[in-house]
Amino acid sequence: MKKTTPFVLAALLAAAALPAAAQFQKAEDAIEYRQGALFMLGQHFGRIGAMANGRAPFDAKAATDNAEVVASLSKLPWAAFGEGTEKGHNTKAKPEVWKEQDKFKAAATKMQEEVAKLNTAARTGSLDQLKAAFGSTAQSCKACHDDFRAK
Ligand code: ASC
Repeated sequence: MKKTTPFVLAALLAAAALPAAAQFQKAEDAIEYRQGALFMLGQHFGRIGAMANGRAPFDAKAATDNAEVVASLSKLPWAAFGEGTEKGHNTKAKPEVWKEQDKFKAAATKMQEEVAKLNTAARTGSLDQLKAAFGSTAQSCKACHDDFRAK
């Protein structure tokens, strides 16, 4: 092993431990980023919901396209809940996001798992499967909002 290796490792570990806030120029950017990602997520999820709830005609291609966007967006908000982004910019995030990090992470993971299933369901072309997966995904959105988002 080369002598420099421990230093390289230490640098990599330090980088991995950087607060997520370090990915953003300022706290306000992180808050706006997560709000933007969650807003778009709601828009695209809502288009699937309209089909699942019979408010829009079922279009399997539209369902698949929206589910794909939802799946990508579902990965984005979480890195923007870093330390120092608890307040400001009209955030509705409750202090519990930072006080109960394991629970918050579990809720975020659960939502991403449900979204992945929604994506699979959309690809079957079955409205019944889409409805079922939409219902469980919406439940995972709601569970997190109930615990971690102020009214
Ligand atoms: C949506 C949307 C949410 C969730 C949530 C489910 O369509 O924008 O935030 O569903 O309302 O209860």
